Amino acid sequence: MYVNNKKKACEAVGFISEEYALPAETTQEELLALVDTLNTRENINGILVQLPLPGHLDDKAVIAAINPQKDVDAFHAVNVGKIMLGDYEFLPCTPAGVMEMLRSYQIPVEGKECVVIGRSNIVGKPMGMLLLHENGTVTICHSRTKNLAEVCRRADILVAAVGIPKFVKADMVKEGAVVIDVGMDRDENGKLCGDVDFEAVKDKCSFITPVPGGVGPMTIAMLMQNTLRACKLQNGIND
Ligand code: L34
Repeated sequence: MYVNNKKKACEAVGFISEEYALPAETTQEELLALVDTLNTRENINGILVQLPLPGHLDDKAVIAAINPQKDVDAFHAVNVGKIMLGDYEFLPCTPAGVMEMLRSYQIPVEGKECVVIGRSNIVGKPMGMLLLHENGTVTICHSRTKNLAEVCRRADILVAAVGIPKFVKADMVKEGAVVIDVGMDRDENGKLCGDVDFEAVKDKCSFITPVPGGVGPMTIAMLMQNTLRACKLQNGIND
C-alpha cells in the first residue's frame, strides 16, 4: 500500500514510475543485477528499494549498490555521511517530512529540547541529526534508555519512532509540547494507529500529528522532492 501511494504521487506530479514487484524468493544476485540495470539507465533518475526485504536478502548490500545520485531515500553511506557533515543533496524522506512540517507551522527548533524515541538508521538517527542542524538540543532514546517517561517529559518537541502501537501516553508528554508521530502500527483491532496514544495526549500538547494523515503523506511528498532534485543533479540543472 505504501508503494501504491508512492506510485500515485508520481502520477500526480507527472513522474513516470516503474514498479518491480519481485517474488519473495528473488536472490541477492538477481536484485543486485536489477539495481545495476537501473543505475545505468539514463531515463531513470531515482531508485527506491522498498524495505523491509525478506530475511535472506542483505539490505545493506542492496542499498550500497544504488548509485548515490539516484538514492532518493538517502540511505546510501555516501548520502548518510553528507548529512552528518551538513552538506547534502538528499535527506531521508520521513525525517525531512517532519522538518518540513515544523517549518510550515513555524515551530521553532532552535534552543528547544528535542527528544526522539527510536534510533533506526531510517528515522531516529537522521531525525536527531536534522533537529541538531536546526540548533535543537537533541536526545535520542531507545529500548535501553533509563527513565524514558521522565526524559520524554522534558521535550518541547517529541518525535515517536518506536513501532509500538500507542506507546506514548499522557504522562510522557509535557504540557504544550509538539508531538510528532512517525508510527505506522496496528491496534488490538487491527486498525491503523501510531506510536502515540492520540486520544490520551491530544489535549495536553500544542500540536500533534495524526496517523493516518500526518507524517506518512509528508514522507511521500519529500520523496517527490528528492526525485526532482536527483533529476536536476543528474542533468546539471541548478536550483
Ligand atoms: N526504502 N522503504 C524505503 N523507504 C521508505 O521511505 C520506506 N517507508 C517506510 C517503509 N519502507 C520504506 C515508507 O515510505 C514507511 N513508509 C511509508 C510511506 C507512506 C505511508 C506510510 C509509511 C503512507 O502513505 N501513509 C498514509 C496512509 C496509511 C494508510 O492508510 O494505511 C498516512 O496517512 O499515514
